[in-house]
Amino acid sequence: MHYQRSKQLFERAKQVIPGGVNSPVRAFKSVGGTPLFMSKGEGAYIFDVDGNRYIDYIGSWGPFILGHSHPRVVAAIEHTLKHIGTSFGAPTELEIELAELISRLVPSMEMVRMVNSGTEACMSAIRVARGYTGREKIIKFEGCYHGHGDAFLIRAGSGALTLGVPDSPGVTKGTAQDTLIATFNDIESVRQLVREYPNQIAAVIIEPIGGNMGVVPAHPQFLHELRELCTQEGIVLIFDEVMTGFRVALGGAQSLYGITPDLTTLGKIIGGGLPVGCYGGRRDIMSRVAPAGDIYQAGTLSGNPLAMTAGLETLRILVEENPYPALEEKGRQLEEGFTENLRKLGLGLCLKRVGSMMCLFMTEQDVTDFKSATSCDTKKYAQYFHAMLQRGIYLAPAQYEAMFFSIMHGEAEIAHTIKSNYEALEQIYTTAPA
Ligand code: KE4
Repeated sequence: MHYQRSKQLFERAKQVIPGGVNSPVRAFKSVGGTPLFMSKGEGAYIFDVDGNRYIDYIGSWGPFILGHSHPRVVAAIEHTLKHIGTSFGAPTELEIELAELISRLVPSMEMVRMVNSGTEACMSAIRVARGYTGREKIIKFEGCYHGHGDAFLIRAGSGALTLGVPDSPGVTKGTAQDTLIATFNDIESVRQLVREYPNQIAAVIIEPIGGNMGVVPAHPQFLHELRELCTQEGIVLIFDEVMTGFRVALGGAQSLYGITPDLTTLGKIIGGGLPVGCYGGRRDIMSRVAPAGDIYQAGTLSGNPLAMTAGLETLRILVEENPYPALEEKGRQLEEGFTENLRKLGLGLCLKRVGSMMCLFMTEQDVTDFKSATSCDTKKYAQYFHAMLQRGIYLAPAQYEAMFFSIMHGEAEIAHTIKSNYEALEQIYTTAPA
């Protein structure tokens, strides 16, 4: 494989775009090499500008559970483009339809407000929780990522962790002092903060299944105790399901755990590949959002018809086709194949999967939180990433992310991935360095 055109485009991009990319995790910083510029997506595959084809395990970081360019989604977008329009800055029926569908599928979301990204959804949910409770502190968990809002760039995961800036410059002390950090899967670390800051904590925000320090599911007991603690303390419990919403189940992670959060944030899949986020939850809380209430939040393109269409069609297909059993079977095959490879190679690496999100950690520790996640050998991950890329498998260019697969990843793609995984691990773990 050669990457000439990507190399040229990257040099040109760096002249005018910081780091040559519009989101840091794309820059291959932690795996080395030139970020690949893509030319097309089709089903389970993406093609770079040099004509190389890859089985795609990023899927735009989650949205493409149906694969790239699903014909029904493309046709629906084309129809809206031709017969309705892209944006009015005025309400349309499409926004009601998507809000109603989300509320039906995620019953805890009695009311929903559309925004344009997961970051906006999380920022807004925190503001609403603070306005509703009159309190100022929030609790987040080390290694969880809720977008790039100032309140969240404290011990954050995903790209912030990958680039080693979990606490970004530019976040003021005033902001940082209101964000308290707890340990994922450790209820005592939360209780400790609640004792230290009585009646001052507005919200706890958590990814019920961490996807930004690799894939790290919350222990059910931990999550249930967190729910009880928030209820008894009058703290708003926010599930950040931007990644897990409609990914791990039609009702999201909250339906798997049987826990009702007070607010939920969504993104990715609900936009079907176009920019959409939303937040929503208890009617008594959401009724405080302007213009119904006094807590302000707004957005020029929020609820625009094009993005609503892509999200609506995607969710409608998920409801009609219920792909989750098939995705679970694909995941089981991948997980079993990887596990068998590790056994054959005598490697005890940690592998975590929930539904169609999975992570192979380059560590033999059981990964249950940020500390154990950061025991990974990221240099080994970089070698693994490139060894898989050479074999036509496009993984996240960072250890602290998830592999996502779609309904379009069939037997052939799964078999090739398992075979490539064996060869790549053999190459980097058993072949003596030259
Ligand atoms: P966006 O603002 O990037 O749409 O969503 C932020 C966000 C919020 N909450 C969770 C749980 C998320 O995973 C994300 C974004 N996920 C990353 C991938 N780990 C986006 C990729 C990127 O930053 O380019």
